Amino acid sequence: MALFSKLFTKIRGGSTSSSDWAELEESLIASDLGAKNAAEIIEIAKRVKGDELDSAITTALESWLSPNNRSLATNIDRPTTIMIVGVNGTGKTTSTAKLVSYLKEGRKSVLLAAADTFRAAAVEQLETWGDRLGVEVVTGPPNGDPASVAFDAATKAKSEQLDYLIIDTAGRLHTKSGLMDELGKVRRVVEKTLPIDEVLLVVDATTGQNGIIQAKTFMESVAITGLILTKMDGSAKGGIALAIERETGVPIKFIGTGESAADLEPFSAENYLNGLFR
Ligand SMILES: Nc1nc2c(ncn2[C@@H]2O[C@H](COP(=O)(O)OP(=O)(O)OP(=O)(O)O)[C@@H](O)[C@H]2O)c(=O)[nH]1
Ligand SMILES: [Mg+2]
Repeated sequence: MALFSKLFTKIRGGSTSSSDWAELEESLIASDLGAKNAAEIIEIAKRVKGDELDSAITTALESWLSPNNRSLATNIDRPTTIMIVGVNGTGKTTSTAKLVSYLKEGRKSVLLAAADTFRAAAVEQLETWGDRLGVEVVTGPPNGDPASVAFDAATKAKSEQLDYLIIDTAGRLHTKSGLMDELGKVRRVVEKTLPIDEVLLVVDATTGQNGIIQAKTFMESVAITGLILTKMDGSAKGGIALAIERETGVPIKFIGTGESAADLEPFSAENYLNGLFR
């Protein structure tokens, strides 16, 4: 993911021809940095000379990343409630399981809500994770109301004074307004008993710039508090993290790096930026 190492090697090598610049810009675009951002970096690289280039680019990149808190919300006096949302197949259910694993490592008690009631297989998938990780999963009748499952789970989490409730929702196309409205309903119903602390949007890093469009559309329907960027293991294109934060202002809280429950890392802006230059 050493996005900028090629750029620096080339520039330090001395004369940079216009085809070199074009090639560098293309490689930035190919990393999913986005055309506008790539052009800005090239503009900086052309303008700033010598040893100051590193810090000029770092300053720009830092300003593109979200200034918002990246840590997961935590309450001490009531369960912390997390809703997991996103388009189909981005890794919501797997990320839910990963979060359970992460929280259990910190000795937290967790309850899951299978609010993807449309597919029996979706409920089974979450139940399998629940068995494996030793956490209870609240389910409802097939094709039942997702909001009612989420509400039942919130009631249980509250009465049992658990630390976290994670609500796994069905995948939905960001272009389907009816389904998007349903997320708002789940939220409103849960909030009759417990405030929602986090709405985490799961974005598949391999979908590139489309992930930004997804994020913007979801933001119109529900207040997204953070992103989980999945499948980073399958993508050498690290630029998407910068692009999506710059476009949305929403902080990436975790990255997914594989299919098992342990493959989740809190996103560190510092490590990420270092990785781009290494
Ligand atoms: N390589 C890799 N695969 C992942 C990652 N996260 C999820 N997956 C895989 O992506 C596929 C879809 O994951 P799910 O968790 O079922 O996705 P989902 O968003 O819940 O899907 P729907 O509920 O159908 O919308 C599965 O095969 C997962 O194993 C990741 O970080 N890396
Ligand atoms: Mg799912």
